[in-house]
Amino acid sequence: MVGAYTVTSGIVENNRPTPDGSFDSGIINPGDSFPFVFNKAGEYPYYCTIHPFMTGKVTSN
Ligand SMILES: [Cu+2]
Repeated sequence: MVGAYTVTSGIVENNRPTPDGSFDSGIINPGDSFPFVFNKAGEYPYYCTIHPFMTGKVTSN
């Protein structure tokens, strides 16, 4: 999709985003990257603050 996005850690429930403060890219554009190092294994959910229906999860082993 064209536009601007964020990669923001946290979850979205009932269309309500709740950031957990672990990471936040700020505004990034398609094709841009957001480097982040996960120091602990685990699952890290994230969403886009501009389009909260866009969610995902990083699994760090
Ligand atoms: Cu977005």
